[in-house]
Parts: sequence; structure tokens; C-alpha cells
Amino acid sequence: MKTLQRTFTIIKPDAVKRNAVGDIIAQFDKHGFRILGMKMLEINKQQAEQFYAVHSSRPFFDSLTDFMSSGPIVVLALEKENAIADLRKLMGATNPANAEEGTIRKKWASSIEHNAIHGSDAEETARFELSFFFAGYELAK
Ligand code: 3AN
Repeated sequence: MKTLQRTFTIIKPDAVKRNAVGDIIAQFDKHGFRILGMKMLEINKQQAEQFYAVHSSRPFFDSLTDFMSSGPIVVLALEKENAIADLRKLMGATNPANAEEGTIRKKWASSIEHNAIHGSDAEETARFELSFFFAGYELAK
């Protein structure tokens, strides 16, 4: 039996500024992800700090949360079989210098911080991240 899995992604401020939203959403379609929810919004520094709380002791935390609150982002709830791992594969390595050809970060990321896209890395983080940006009723489908 096929088991559908949900994951969460953010098209980050750098990619929105570079008009990459359409191209990135087309990649989701092409790779078989169903879009369950999608919003364009801005978050403030405090909201970015809450979202990235797991990274609070990392040296890049302040700069990362400044960046994530610097302009509009697009958040999506995606569904497919093996969605979490497949999205991570489609995104490419965190550092675009190591990202494989054909990945979103290879095409759109300009540095390890301005790396175009976020994707959940495990089921528990996907649950937290989806619920951070979407209410239950919005994804009840
Ligand atoms: P990923 O986004 O691939 O899951 P994480 O979870 O290690 O990578 O890092 C979260 C975010 O923090 C990254 N997307 C990136 O924007 C930023 N980041 C990670 N490592 C660094 C670093 N060494 N310097 C600056 N920013 C970083």
C-alpha cells in the first residue's frame, strides 16, 4: 500500500526577490508533489526566531533570522509518497557549492545562508513546521 507523507517548505526571501517562485512550484508539480496549502506572507524577527529555535545556539542564528524576516516568503504544505526525503533531494545540499545539477539550490541559491528554499528534515519537524504556518482546518483534505 502506498503511504502519503506531508512535508513543509519555504521559498525564502532571496528566491522570491529573484522571481523564482513560479519555477520552484513547477518543480514541485513535475516531481509529483501535491500542493495542499500555499501562502505568501512576511514574518518578523521574533517569528523567525521561534521557527528556527532548534538553531538558536548556532553562530548564524541572528543573521539567519534577520534574513528570513527581510521580505516576503512563500510557505507550502506538500504531499506525496516519501515527501520529506524526496523534497530534500530536489532541494539539493544546504551549501549550493555542493548542490547537484538539477536541484533547486543549484539553480537558485547564492550562498549557504541565501539558499532559496527550506524543507523539513524529519516527520517530527514537518509536523511542527506545518502547524507553525497552517491551522488544522486549512490542511484537512
Ligand atoms: P537545511 O536548510 O539544508 O536543512 P540546516 O537545517 O542545517 O540546513 O540550516 C538551516 C538554515 O540555516 C539553512 N537553510 C541556511 O539558510 C542556514 N545555515 C545553515 N548553515 C549555515 C552556515 N554555516 N552559515 C550560514 N547559514 C547557515
